[in-house]
Amino acid sequence: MSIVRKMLLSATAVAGLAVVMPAQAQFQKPEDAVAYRRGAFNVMGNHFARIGAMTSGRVPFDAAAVQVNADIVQTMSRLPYAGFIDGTQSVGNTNALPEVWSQGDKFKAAAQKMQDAVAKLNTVAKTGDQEQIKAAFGEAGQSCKACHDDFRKKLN
Ligand code: ASC
Repeated sequence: MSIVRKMLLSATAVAGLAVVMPAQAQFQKPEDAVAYRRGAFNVMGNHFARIGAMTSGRVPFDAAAVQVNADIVQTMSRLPYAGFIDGTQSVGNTNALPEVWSQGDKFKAAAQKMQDAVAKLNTVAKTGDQEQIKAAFGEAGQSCKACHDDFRKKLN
């Protein structure tokens, strides 16, 4: 077999493997999945709060800064759910309630609602309209809270 053909075959095998690999294979151990989702939520929350500081008037409104942060929030909103895999319930340092797994469809719907709300915030951010941004920020915040109410341990 030619070297080129061998290389092509092995590249195909690796690509095929990546497609069929379960999500678990992306994490070496369950704790890594917990750290991953917490990290994603943490970064998302940080940038969401930067927008909140402006919509609430704690720091001066800066349309360009809102845009940068809303874009990061939308990107981050896609990530955490890859970490909510089987075998990571009650693992390590998690605040996730068992309902994430026992009411999976409801959890997915709440995640989708949040992702839609932050997508809208990102769209509205591009207009630079302070009132619209404030309203979209409020809706997005409600979608965060709704999921916390049902699926996150109550934090003091
Ligand atoms: C934030 C943040 C959240 C949401 C939530 C809104 O700034 O980190 O998780 O807003 O508190 O209710």
